[in-house]
Amino acid sequence: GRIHQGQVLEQIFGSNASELFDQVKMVQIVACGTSYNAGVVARYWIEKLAGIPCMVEVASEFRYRATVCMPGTLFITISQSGETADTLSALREAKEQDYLGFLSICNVPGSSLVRESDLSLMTNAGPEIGVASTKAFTSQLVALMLTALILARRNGYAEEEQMVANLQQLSALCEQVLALDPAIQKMAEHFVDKHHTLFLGRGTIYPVAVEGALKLKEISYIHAEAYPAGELKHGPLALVDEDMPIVAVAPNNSLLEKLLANLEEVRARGGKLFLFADSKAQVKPGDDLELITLPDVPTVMAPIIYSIPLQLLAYYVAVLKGTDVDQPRNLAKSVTV
Ligand code: F1P
Repeated sequence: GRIHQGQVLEQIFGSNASELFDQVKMVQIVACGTSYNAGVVARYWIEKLAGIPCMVEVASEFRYRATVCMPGTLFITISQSGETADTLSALREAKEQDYLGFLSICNVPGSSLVRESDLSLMTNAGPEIGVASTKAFTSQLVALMLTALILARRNGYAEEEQMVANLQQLSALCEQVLALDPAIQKMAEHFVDKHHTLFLGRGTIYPVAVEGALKLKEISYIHAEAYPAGELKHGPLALVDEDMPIVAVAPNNSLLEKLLANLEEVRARGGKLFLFADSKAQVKPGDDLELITLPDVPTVMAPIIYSIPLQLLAYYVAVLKGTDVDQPRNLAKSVTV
């Protein structure tokens, strides 16, 4: 429906939402782990759709920086649990400064974060059973997309109808991606005996690659790092050999030029590329390239859709390795100390 009417905004976010959104000139996002990765995607959306500068910081570092609060800055926290100690301390610290307002994007009604924020947008993803955030992440992305759209509209954004139509397609697209499950399960076999993996993405897909790498680390204990695709040649390429699979996430041809060049480098070093792309990627799978083709999606929606196969990949690698997918070693669902 129409997301711009003041009353609707106040029903969803809380009182004063409409007035507050009108005054936003800058956004500061703070979160931890998976929620931080969602924040990095949101930075691209807020800057591109709303034309508003946006900063993102891990909550555990926020308090160690002498952050300068510019007038008109909306402070956004993102947290599945709403109880993460670092995120709560960052919020409390920020409240000492002159921020315009405090919005939490959270999955648990009545949590500390929600109680201590002026406005809240609930993700309503239901309880997360596993420690590693999955549906919470994709729901956070949807909530952040809505927030970016509201900010965009206030700045005269003209494509709201199109964006609403995009969001309406979302569940059908997710179904199509979930149907790729058997192919992803098969791909997972290549990772079981590996100790390191590189993930590559560009633009909004870079933080999605980071999140894919985090999921693999968290539940399968395979060391995984993500780089913006253009950074490969600035160092990590030195690591590539037959024991270092590379996962490239490339909707809409976003990486193709770079990938084709990189592929040569990777091939020369005996490495193998695992590509998640769509019908626009004109590459032929072979011994050194495995391809999973996703449905074509509007570019702006790609972060939400492409997160799903990466979560499935981590899941199947973990299942094949026999690690505990729901309760990984050393991790707690919410880090409250
Ligand atoms: C943040 C987080 C999760 C991660 C793990 C530890 O939690 O880093 O993303 O999966 O559970 O905590 P939250 O603030 O989003 O609840």
